[in-house]
Amino acid sequence: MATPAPLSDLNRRFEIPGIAKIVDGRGGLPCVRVTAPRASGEIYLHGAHVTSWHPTGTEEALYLSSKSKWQDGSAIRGGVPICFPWFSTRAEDPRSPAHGLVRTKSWQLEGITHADHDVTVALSTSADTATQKTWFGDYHLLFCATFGEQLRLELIVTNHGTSSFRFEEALHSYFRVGNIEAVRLRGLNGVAYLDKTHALREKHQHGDVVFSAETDRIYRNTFGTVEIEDPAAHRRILVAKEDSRDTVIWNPWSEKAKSVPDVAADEWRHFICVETCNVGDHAITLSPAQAHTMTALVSLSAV
Ligand code: TA6
Repeated sequence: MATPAPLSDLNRRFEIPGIAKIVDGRGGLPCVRVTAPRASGEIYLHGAHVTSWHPTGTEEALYLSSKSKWQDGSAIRGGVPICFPWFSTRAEDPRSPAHGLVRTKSWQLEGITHADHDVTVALSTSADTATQKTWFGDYHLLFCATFGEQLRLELIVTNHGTSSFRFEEALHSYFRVGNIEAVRLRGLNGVAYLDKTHALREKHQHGDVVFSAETDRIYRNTFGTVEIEDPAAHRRILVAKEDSRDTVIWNPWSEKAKSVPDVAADEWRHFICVETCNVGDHAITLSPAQAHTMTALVSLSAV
């Protein structure tokens, strides 16, 4: 694994004074802190993990666990974990790490740009001898997070190898809510989903999604915006997307949350995962030199 560059070197190359700076984040992990006039945010080099975003004058939009681990080899709990090249448990080898290989790796900072009041942070990671012991694909990932009145997240996967590969991908975003029991999700009415709490049985959504128990669902062929209506926080979070065919919705509820050691007691009430993804038979195949981009676009509005 490449040794991470010292913060002073990174700042010499990438800092935009008053707008974006690389700082020692939690657990001493390097983090880009964005404080632009129209929005603030944070992205860790560890996992290219966005942990904070909110337009100026609004409350934080992302949930971050107070019990998250902040260390090499562990995934940050909350924010936006990136899942690649598989989602959830790997079908061919359940002992492989859940959600793939890149959420626990240190990514390389490629650039920070400031244009039209928005700040874009670009990070990359590639296959190496360690990843190729588990998965053969010779991939290159570029992740661009744009912090502005909208949060734009773009994952670009390129095949740098000489043979095709097939992958799943997810932007496993955890949104902060005032009270999950009052949340309603709009935009999935009539959509078929696979219910992970019911042996992946296929079901159909009737009306809004509401929450009263563990919810773990893969909504199939979703192309429109999902609205998270959160009356307790007096706001709506809107999640739009491009080149993603699935939306995963997850909240562990009270019992399951007890088995997730890095979620503190009662914090399950304060997040909902609405995940932009391509999973299962919507996995993407890339021939050598081909690339695929999946985008999530998040915005807020008052209720
Ligand atoms: O996206 C939903 C899910 O796959 C759930 O099944 C649940 O296990 C969750 O992700 C969290 O996974 P993690 O590996 O981060 O504990």
